[in-house]
Amino acid sequence: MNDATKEVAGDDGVERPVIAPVQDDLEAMLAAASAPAAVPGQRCGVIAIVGKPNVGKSTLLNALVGQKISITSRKAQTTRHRITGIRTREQTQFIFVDTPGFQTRHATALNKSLNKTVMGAIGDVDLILFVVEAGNFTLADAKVLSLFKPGIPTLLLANKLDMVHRRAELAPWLKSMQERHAFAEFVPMSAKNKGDIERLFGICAKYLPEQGWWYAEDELTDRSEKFLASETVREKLFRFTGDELPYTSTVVIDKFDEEASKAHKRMVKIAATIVVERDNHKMMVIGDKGERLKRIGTEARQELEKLMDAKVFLELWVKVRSGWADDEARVRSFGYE
Ligand SMILES: Nc1nc2c(ncn2[C@@H]2O[C@H](COP(=O)(O)OP(=O)(O)OP(=O)(O)O)[C@@H](O)[C@H]2O)c(=O)[nH]1
Ligand SMILES: [Mg+2]
Repeated sequence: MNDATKEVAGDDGVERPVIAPVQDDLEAMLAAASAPAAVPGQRCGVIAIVGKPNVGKSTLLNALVGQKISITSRKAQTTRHRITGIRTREQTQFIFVDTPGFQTRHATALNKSLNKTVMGAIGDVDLILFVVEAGNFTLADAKVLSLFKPGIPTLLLANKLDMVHRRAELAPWLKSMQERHAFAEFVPMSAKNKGDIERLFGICAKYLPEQGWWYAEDELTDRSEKFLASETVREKLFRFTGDELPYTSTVVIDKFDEEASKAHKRMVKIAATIVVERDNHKMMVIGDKGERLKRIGTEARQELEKLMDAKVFLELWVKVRSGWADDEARVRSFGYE
């Protein structure tokens, strides 16, 4: 019998347990008030998605959320911010955090800011998904692995399994990974495979604490439409330009106004500036007779109209700011941490 119960005899002489008043001291009441409310049966927790550039972190986040909220591309350094994606399924709310690929090559102000974002995201989470390419482990992966502090369960998520043609080689590779780190589990999978994503939910759920949800059931992200607009333009910029440009360009939203309209349920007017480092990059973005810039604008607008369920007017400008990615103050003024 614990301290809170004692036995007393009723009229009939039979002893019954009596529950003593709980929380009769201030300490206990304060502790209860500051702890997250436990809602019976509900689970909720934060899961960080971390790895070197281009391993498929954002593709994974979008598949888990069920909607594209984080831009992806075949070029590295696509994600530049911490992006929260939320998915509530049955009794469990999964709060996924997509992070920039950890940069190990050049120590520019931009790369330092990206790595700061990664470090900030892995500190206080319930679970880490360490994403690598299945069958592959390089120095850049090892650098990321060395950032993890003990105590947070970490899953080795071996992504792009569809690219591994010699499956027999995977077993010895997994064994070598087992020797590198005390991973809680190994998950070979493909972010592009629906069945694998489904299975991943089941694997992650058990690591999340029993507590009430932090977000409404239908919320998908903590990011604003304005942020999603700048990211969508940046994605199209990546898609339609050469390999050199992504590292040295960014997008700034100058105007984001929702206006009343008789013809449309919602109407949003957006003006954005694509910032590049050199004059020849500006030419690259604008293209022959402005064709490329027009295409970037059209594709971004169409995607934003779907995402925001609104009529969108999008005006794009291109500006040269040489050395911005090396200039800490400018990197910050462009919205990086
Ligand atoms: N074949 C295959 N390709 C994948 C898979 N997952 C992602 N990709 C591709 O890998 C490339 C990089 O994907 P992203 O999701 O942008 O990668 P990331 O890790 O977020 O990249 P950064 O934000 O730059 O660090 C894209 O071309 C994706 O389509 C997968 O499971 N299989
Ligand atoms: Mg990404």
